[in-house]
Amino acid sequence: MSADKSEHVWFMRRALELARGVWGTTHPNPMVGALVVESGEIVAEGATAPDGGPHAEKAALAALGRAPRPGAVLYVTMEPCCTEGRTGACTESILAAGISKVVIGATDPNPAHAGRGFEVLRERGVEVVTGVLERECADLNLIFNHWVTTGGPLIAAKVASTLDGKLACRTGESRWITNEASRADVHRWRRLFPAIAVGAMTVLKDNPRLTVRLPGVPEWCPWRFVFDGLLRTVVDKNPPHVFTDAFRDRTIVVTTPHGGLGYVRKLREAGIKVWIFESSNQRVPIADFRRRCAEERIPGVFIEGGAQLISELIRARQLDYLFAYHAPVILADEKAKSILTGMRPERLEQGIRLADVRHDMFEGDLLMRGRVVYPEKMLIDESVFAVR
Ligand code: AOF
Ligand code: ZN
Repeated sequence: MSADKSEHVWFMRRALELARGVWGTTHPNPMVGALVVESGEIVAEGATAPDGGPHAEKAALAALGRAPRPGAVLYVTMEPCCTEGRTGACTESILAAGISKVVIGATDPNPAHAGRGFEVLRERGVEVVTGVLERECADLNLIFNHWVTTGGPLIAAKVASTLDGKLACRTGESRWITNEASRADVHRWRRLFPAIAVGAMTVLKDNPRLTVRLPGVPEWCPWRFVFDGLLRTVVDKNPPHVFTDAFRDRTIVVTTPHGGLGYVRKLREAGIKVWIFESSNQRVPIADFRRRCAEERIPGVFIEGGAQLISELIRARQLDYLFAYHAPVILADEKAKSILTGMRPERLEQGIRLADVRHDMFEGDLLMRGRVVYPEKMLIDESVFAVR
């Protein structure tokens, strides 16, 4: 690697750290980090403010508080925007500041930008270096990248299983398969996603709080979706945390007219939101849910279970992204429940694959995550999805 390249990588790592510092706070805007370097030293840093606020480049230039010295270099994890937007084009701020060299991580997939920012700067005489730590910089904004190219939310799911893909012993015991470090990582992803979702059975069985509990930060609550086509979670005795805790106004129950209007009223009276979707059966039509999230500007949903809900999403080709944690434990029991079911592929090419795969290790556990890619033909075992 040339000296120049390794220096770029070093500064870009710092810019990535700055972007990660605003983890989950900029939706639906991306997280971007920027810094100004003069004579090999960082003199100012910035990151994207919450949506509608200043972008990272502007924040870094403002933090400098004076004109950059001749030869100053701006590092930024994503292509500077070149359209007016709500905050004014960053390319214009860069030019106005007299920056003569910009080093960039990822291209902004926003169709209004998509590389035009590079051209705008180059046409005006700025030296532009692109693609530094590109994969990391792009991966950071997996929610934004999906939102800005499809207009809808990234629907992601998390599964945690044994090495042989089991989510519990035959007795049902499942606490805990993955280790503490893996479970702490899940909280990090919860903090990234603006919404979490679970199925009714998970609420009834596990009674999860679905809040983010990370050391050193106050408890935080994303939107909490409960998928419950029949409103089975509305119970008088020991109602679940998500309906009673201090964050209950962050809970949205997603249901169908089969749930019963009395229960809907009861939920709404308790301050809980309810989204009702037409459905010929008790199942919530996921494509309609996706559209509603788009309308409500919720750019990402993190589904934490259960296995039935995630399997249904896959069957409907509605799962966009999967986080699969694996623990180095083998149950080797056919009667132990598998994490995903309902498919009957006869050929390997009918398998569901992950793309843009990333791996992380947590003290022996392994996280494999990636975009879900569906085969042309999926053979489905309808008996698994039969409405009971
Ligand atoms: C940057 N730096 O830090 C971010 C960028 O409506 P606005 O003005 O906030 O513009 C939003 C668009 O700007 C967003 O869709 C994305 O393409 C880009 N975000 N660009 O140069 C940043 N957050
Ligand atoms: Zn910008």
